[in-house]
Amino acid sequence: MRVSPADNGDNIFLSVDAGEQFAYSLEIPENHPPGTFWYHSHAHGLSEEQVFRGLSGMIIVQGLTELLPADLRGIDDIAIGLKDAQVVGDAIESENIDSNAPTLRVVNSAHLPVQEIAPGEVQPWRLANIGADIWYDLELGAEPFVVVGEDGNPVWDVWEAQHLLLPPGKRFDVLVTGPPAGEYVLETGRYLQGDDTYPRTELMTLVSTGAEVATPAMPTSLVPVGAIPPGEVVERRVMVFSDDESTNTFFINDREFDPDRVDVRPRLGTVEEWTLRNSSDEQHPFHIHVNDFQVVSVGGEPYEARGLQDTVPLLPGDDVVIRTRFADFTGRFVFHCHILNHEDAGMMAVVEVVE
Ligand SMILES: [Cu+2]
Repeated sequence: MRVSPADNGDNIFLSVDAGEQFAYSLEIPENHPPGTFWYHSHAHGLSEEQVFRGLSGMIIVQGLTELLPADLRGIDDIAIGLKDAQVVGDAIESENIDSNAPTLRVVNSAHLPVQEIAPGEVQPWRLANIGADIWYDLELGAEPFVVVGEDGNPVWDVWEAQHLLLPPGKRFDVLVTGPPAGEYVLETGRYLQGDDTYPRTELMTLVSTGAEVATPAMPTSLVPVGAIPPGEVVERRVMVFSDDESTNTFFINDREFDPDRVDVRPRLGTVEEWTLRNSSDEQHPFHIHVNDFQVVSVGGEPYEARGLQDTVPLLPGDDVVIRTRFADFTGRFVFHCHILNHEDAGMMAVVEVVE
């Protein structure tokens, strides 16, 4: 979220010891974008295990549907929190986690739930991958998803998608229109991450039933274009994501995470452009806290951003260039691969925004 990383805010350097308690306090600024966010354990070295065992959930900052055309305002939104579990006996596996092993996929902690819709009805769905490691390639065998928000940012260009790729940490706010009466399936397609292969899996049944209702016109934009002008870039940096398979160690710019080291020191209010380079042979979802970014190019091809985002997949060999403004908050926070197994194994770095 776009909140302070200091003190008891979005401060990942804090750790709450076993048996202790701690009160976090997030002050949501007036200009905070409405949308879908999430929370999870960020304990370095333990984040995979703790999220895998359940320590994650969704946060909704309200106001997104108020940005929709008048006849779509005020309709109830539906949270779709995607998690996975490997069940051994009556417990969830927590040691020697193999994200490539057979996995039970759950939606809001239920296996294959049913969602009803009327033909023509429009429902806002909040899709969030709140699992530790695995990816989703979502498809609804019906109308396309109409994307109105990405990573908690209302989009300036609404777009349609038959598939949505959600690496760990990714969120999309979409509008779903009720198809003709019948049963449809929200599923994740087979996905090859480079090291791991996730099979096609059914997630939720959509039952279209009842009297057909008139479908309101879809929006084309929720907010003014918020692209960051290239002329404002004051600093360019390269971040290389690599690994050593023999030791299962992961690096950013050849270094493992060290909470006592500051890797990047941008100045408050300035714009930087980072080239994210994946020199390993598997995919890594890049994620950064506090300030979201605009994707400028992927694999050397210009990218037409439809909004800001905080998570972007890095494919081997395809540089991703992002532009970001370090606005509003000074202090220390992190960027990392959101496959928590990789983060725990070193693929995280410290940013300190200074005056
Ligand atoms: Cu990774």
